[in-house]
Amino acid sequence: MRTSIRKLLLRSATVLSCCLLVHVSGEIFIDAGHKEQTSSPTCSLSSIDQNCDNAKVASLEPFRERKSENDILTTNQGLKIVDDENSLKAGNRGPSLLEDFHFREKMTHFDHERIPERVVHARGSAAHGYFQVYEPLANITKAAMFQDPNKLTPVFVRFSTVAGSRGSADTVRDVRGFAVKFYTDEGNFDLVGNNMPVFFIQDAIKFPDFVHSVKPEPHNEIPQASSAHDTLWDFVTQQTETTHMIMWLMSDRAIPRAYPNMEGFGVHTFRLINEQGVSRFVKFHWKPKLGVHSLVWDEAQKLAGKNSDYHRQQLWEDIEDGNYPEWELGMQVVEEADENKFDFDLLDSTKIIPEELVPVQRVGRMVLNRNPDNFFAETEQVAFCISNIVPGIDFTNDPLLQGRLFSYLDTQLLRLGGPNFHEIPINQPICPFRHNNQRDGLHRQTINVGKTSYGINAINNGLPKSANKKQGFTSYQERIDGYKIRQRSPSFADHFSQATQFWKSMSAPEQDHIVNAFTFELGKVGYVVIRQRMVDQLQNVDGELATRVATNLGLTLNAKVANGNPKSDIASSPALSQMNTAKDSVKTRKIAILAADGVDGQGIMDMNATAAANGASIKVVAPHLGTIRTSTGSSVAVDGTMLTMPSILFDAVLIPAGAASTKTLQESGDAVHYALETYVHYKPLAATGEGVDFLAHVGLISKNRNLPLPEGVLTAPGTGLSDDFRQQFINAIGQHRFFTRERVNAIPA
Ligand code: HDD
Repeated sequence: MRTSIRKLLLRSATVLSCCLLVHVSGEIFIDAGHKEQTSSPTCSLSSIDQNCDNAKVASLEPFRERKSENDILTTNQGLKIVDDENSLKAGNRGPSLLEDFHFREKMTHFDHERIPERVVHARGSAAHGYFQVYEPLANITKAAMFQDPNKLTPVFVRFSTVAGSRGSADTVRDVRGFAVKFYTDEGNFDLVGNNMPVFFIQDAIKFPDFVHSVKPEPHNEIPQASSAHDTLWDFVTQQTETTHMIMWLMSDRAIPRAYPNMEGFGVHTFRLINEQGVSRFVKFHWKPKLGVHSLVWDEAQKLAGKNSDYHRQQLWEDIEDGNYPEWELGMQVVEEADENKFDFDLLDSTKIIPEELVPVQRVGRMVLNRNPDNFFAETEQVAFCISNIVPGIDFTNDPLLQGRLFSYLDTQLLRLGGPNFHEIPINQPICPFRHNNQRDGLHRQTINVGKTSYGINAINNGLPKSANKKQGFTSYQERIDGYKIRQRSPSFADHFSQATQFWKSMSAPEQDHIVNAFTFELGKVGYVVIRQRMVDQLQNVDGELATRVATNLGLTLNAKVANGNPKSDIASSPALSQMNTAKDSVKTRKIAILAADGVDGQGIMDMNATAAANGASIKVVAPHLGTIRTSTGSSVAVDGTMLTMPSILFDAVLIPAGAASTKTLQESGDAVHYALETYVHYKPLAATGEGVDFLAHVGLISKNRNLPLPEGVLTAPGTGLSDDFRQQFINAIGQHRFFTRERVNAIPA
C-alpha cells in the first residue's frame, strides 16, 4: 500500500511540475506528474460587493473571454469558419484571391497587433490586489480609501524598469517603477512612484533630455537597457542635480532581488487635506514585508542572459504559490507651518526627508494576490496618470510633478490610440465615471443617450449636474503670488549634501558595491574626459569615494574642482542602508539541493520540510534530469540540472551527505563552479557528511576542520539534518547575503 508522506515542492523555474515522495514498504520513490497551471479564482458579476473581495477584478468579468467545449472558430463577424489552414486561391497552385475576406481579416488584425511601447518603463509586469488602512486617517485626509479599516480598496500595481524596451532583461541596473492604481469609491488614484525616493532632475522640462541620454544611443541603438554608456554620463556630468539619484542608481537598490523586496516611493511631496480643509505635506512610502534585498552585480548580469524574466517570473510564481507580496504604506507628514524648517526644499524631488527627521508612519497594507488573465489587456493597456487624484489628496508646486501632470495623459493618447482609453476595462474606475458631456472619438464604447452633450442645458434639466464641494474634488486654495520667470529656485541649489549623506549611510560592503558600479559604468564610457568629469563631480560627494573610483579608472583627482569640499557635518541616515532591513523571514527564498546518485535522501526530506514550514522552497539540482538514487536505494525526482537551474536562481545551496554523490560532484566542473559561484555571491552554503568534504575539495573551507568557517557556511557530520542545523541554516538564509564574507579573488565570478 502506498502512503503519501510528503509533498515535495517542485515548481521548477521554467516548468510547473509536482511530484509526490511516497513510501512503499520502507522504500522512497517518486510519483512525478505535471500540475496543470491553475487559473486564479475569478469573481462573477453577481458576486460584486458580496463574496468577491475585489470589486475591480469582478468588474472585469463581463470582458473576459469565456471558453467552452462547444466553441466553434468564427470570424470577428461571427461567421463560422470551415478552413483556417488554406487561403482562397485560383486553382491548386494559383495566386491568392483578394476576395478572401477571412485571410484579410486574420492578417490585418495580426499586422495591427502592436501598440507603441511606453517611451519609458516599457518593460514591466503587474498584479491585482487590495489596500487596507489600519486606522481611520480622518485627522489628516478626507480620502475615502483611508477611512475604514474594514474596506479593501482594489489596486493594480505595475513594476517596471525604465530604460529598456519591452523585451529587455529584468535584472539590469536601473530604477524600478512602482505604479499603483487605487480603484477607490471616489475615482482612481494613481500613485506612480519608483523604488528610489529621489529623481534625476528637478524640473520636468529636462525629462526628454535625461531620457534621451539614458536610452540606447540614437545612431546605433546600443546599448539596450543599460546606463553604462557615453550619453548618460555626459548628461550626468553636465547636470549636477543628478548626483544624489546617481548614488542610488549605483547602489544595490538598482538590482533588486525581487519586486517584493523593493521599497516604493511617491518621490514628490504631495498634500493631504482633511474635512476641515487643513492641508499638510506628505511623502508616500511602500515598505516591503520581506525586507529590502538585492542581487549582486555579477549575478544580475548572468541572470539577464540565463533568465531575462527573472523578476516577472518570481512575481507570477509567488502569487500562484499563495506567497502574496505585501507592503505597508508609510507616510511622512509635515505640517504646513514646518514647510521651511528643513535645509532642503520640500518641493525639490532630488531630496528625501530623512526618516530620522520625520518618521515614516505605517498607515495600511497592500497585498497582491491575483495575477492578470491577459498581459496585453491588463498590464500593457493599464494607463497610469499622476493627475488621477481623489478628494483629500492634492499636488504641490514641485516643478517635476507639475510637468508630469501633463505628460502622462498625453502619452496615453498616443499609446492607447485616442481619448477613450479610460473605457479600456483595466482603466475603468469602479465608481460611476461616464457622467459628462464628452463624446465620440476613436473606439468609443459608451453609447451616450439623449439630445444634450453640453452644459449648462435646459433641455435635459441641466444634467449631469456638478457635485457640491463636499462630494467632489476642489483644488487646495493655495495663495500664489509671483513673477512669470524661467529660473530654478535658489532653494534647489544644493546638489551634493544628500548624495554625501547617502554615501555616509552605507555600510562598508554597500560602499564597495557603489565604487564597483561607478567603475563598471564609467569603464564603459569611451571618453576619458567624461570619466574625469564624473570623478571631479564625486569629489563634491566624498573624497574617499572619488579617490577609489579614480584609482580604478587610472585617473587622478583634479585639484581644481569647484566646491570640492563636501560638508563634513552631514549626519548619516541609518534607514537608507539595506543592512538595517528586515531579515527575519525566508518566505519565497529558494534553496538548491546539489545532489547526485548516492545522496542522503533523509537530508533532502528534512530540508524540504523545514523550507516549506518557513515559506521557502527547495529544488533538487543534479547532473541529469529524471531521478537520482539515494544512499538507501530509493529515488528522488530531479527538478533541474546545473545547466537549467544555475546557482544564480537560488538564495542558498545545500550539499547533503552521501559518499557516491560527493564523488560525482567533485568530478563535475559544473558542480564545483556551482559551489564557488554561490560562495562569491555571498550566499549561505550548507553541507552535511561527505558534502562537507566537497566544500573542502573546492577550497571553500579548510581541510583542517578545527579552523573557523567562513561566514554563512554551515557544516554538520552524518546524515539527515538536526533541528539545530536546520534552524541555523534558516537563520543564515534570512540574512540573505554575507557581504562581510571576505571576497576570494582567486575564485572567478
Ligand atoms: Fe514617469 C511612466 C515613475 C518622472 C513621464 N513614470 C512612468 C512609470 C512610472 C513612472 C512608474 C510607468 C507607469 C506604468 O507602469 O505604466 N516618472 C516616475 C517617477 C518620476 C517620473 C517616480 C519622478 C518622480 N515621468 C517623470 C517625468 C515625466 C514622466 C518628469 C515627464 C515630464 N513617465 C512619463 C511618461 C510615462 C511615464 C512619458 C511613459 C509611459 C507612461 O507614462 O504611461 O508619461
